[in-house]
Amino acid sequence: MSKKPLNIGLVGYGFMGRTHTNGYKRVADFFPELGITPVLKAVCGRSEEKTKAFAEQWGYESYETDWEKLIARDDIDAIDICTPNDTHAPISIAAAKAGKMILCEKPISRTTAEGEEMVAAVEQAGVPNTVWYNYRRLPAVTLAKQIIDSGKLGKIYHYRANFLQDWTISADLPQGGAALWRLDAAAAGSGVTGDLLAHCIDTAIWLNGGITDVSAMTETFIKERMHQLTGKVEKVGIDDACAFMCHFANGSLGLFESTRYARGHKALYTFEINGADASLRWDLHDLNRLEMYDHSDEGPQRGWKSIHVTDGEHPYMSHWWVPGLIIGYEHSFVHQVADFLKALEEGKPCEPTFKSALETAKVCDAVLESGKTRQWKNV
Ligand code: SOE
Repeated sequence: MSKKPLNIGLVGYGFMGRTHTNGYKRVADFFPELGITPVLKAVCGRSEEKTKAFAEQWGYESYETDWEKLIARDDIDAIDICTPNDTHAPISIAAAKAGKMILCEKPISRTTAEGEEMVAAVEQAGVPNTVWYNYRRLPAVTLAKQIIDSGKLGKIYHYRANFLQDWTISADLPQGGAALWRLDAAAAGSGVTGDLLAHCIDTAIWLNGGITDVSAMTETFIKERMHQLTGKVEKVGIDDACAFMCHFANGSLGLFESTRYARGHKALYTFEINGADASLRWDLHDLNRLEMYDHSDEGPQRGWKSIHVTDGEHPYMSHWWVPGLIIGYEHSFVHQVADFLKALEEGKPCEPTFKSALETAKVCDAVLESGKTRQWKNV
């Protein structure tokens, strides 16, 4: 079958540039039914040497050092944004104006206001768009969604999630520049709220519906750090840790915690949801497993059971190995590419679109505002 090419222009060659590119490279082999196939047309970055090296290593046909030139190219169909958060709005707005499809790394933007401009731009241009909230596409998380949507959990009472890391504990770690832009409020917008809680909020909204109001506490443990771009010790503007409670529109209560100061935790993302009839829980460190407690099970045998989400009947799994064999983090990005291409073929939106991802941005803004004012905030 001859496939329709989708020419990708990737902006940014860091960690996310690699995860997305791996998705583009793997998708045709494992999702052969798709009629559209990504072509690694060009990668763009500021350092010519590094961008060229990335293009050679990963198989991009060409490279650019100016994203405006990339967007202006007629041979590019889709712009994939893997650069720091402060560049998401200008790149997507320019790409939308040029009629390009856009795949933007999470969070959509630094603030709701920026996100709103992005949504307006893609809607005005009518271009397909999506935000990479990859954890939705892990089979066990998608299975949780299917079980919840089937009504099996009954009325939902509680949702809780954690995302814990420890990589910023050292006071010697600078802020700004290269990989450390995540510590620089000007580039990132916020700290753990936009970087980590945004994942938890996206999954929570997807699984349990909208969040109406929040009460948060935020903390910046290390108040000053050397700024790599200015060479000066500067005030740290990001939240190092954030915890919040919230109400969901369905009446359930939520509890969320995130920090980069939980010694020993590198990327512990967990969630649990409790309904009147059943509960589910999931842990990124054991990502192929979904745990379930079903109150309708027979009396003495009732208890938490462990669903190994590796059978052909489980979401996405028929595309991979034989039943029982596991997949990993990188597969969530392959799935996101596959879902984007399928949505294109069917003329449907690929969730979360910019518009849906704006809901997460609104919750993040309310959380940060509540942390500052120590007041409940409506979303
Ligand atoms: C931060 O360390 C980070 O890489 C986030 O930016 C990603 O979104 C998350 O998936 C893993 O942690």
